[in-house]
Amino acid sequence: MKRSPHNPVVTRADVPSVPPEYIDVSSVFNPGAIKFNGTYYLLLRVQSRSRETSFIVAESPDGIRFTVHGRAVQLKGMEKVGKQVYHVYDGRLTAFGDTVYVMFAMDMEGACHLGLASTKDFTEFTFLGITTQDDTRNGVLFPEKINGKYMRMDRPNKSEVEGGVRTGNTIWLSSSTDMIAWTRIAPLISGRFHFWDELIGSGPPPVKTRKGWLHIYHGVATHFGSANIYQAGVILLDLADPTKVLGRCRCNILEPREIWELAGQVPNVVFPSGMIVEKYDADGYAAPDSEVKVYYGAADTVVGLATATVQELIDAAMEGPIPVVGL
Ligand code: BMA
Repeated sequence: MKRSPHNPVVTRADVPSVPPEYIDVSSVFNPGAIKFNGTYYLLLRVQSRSRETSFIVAESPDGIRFTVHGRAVQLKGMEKVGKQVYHVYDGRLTAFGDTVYVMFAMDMEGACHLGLASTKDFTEFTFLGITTQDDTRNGVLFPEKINGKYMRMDRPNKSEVEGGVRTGNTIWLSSSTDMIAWTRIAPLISGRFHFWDELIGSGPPPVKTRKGWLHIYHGVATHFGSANIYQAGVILLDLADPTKVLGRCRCNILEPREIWELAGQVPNVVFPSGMIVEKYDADGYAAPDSEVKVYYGAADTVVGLATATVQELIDAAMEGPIPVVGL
């Protein structure tokens, strides 16, 4: 992917001070992104110096120059949870008609869950419920029902890595009739040990193309002594049956290279979380020559923007597997 010359497109300096908690914030990263009623919206993950985490909305007429709202998002109805929620973060945005749904991570006692919220105007957000039973992160909704059901990719947190963070190496496909209760259908892809994507998780929600569901994910190389390296990659899933993986990139499509990707709160991280396709055809498929804007958290500190065309991403997904050597 190509980086925008305007990078990083959102930094802590863009977040207005809102007393008492949002004064001189520490970081802003991993945004959900959507173009809705002609406006580009980011749902930013903002961390204060108390390391509290909230969503704050940013908006833009061109997807490059963003104005950050001077207030944190209140998720109405969160009190219904009845248990402490430490952090909400990494919101992924999907529109159904006039409603935008946010699938996001909720750090709670002993586990991370996926919460669901909705908005129609990016001012009022309603919390709809917890959508997982087990420890899970990186949930993304498909933008339409398949065979009458809502579909989601999610990533159960299982394997314990050094340092105790529960993470995962398999992305699953799940279905639901109400977006709250989900059933896992099948594993889609798993980490490729020894290579760039040993641990994996979904990035932005998938995009419908004539060749299949185009989906960007993140992969973590864990075999480097000093730090894990977070990168971006791409897969293509069958339109009618997304359990069929049609292609998976061999090389990453974006990796930490700029100084603001290499250094920050968590070094060596590009974490794609928002994807906006500029052009769809009359039947609702992403146009092959359309620009795709991918928003990503860099070093868990700022927001980056990288672009490609739909066709370039499909080509990357179809470049063939990592060959087996020595057998
Ligand atoms: C992942 C998630 C992301 C974060 C990334 C890099 O496991 O927690 O929110 O950006 O690690 O620290």
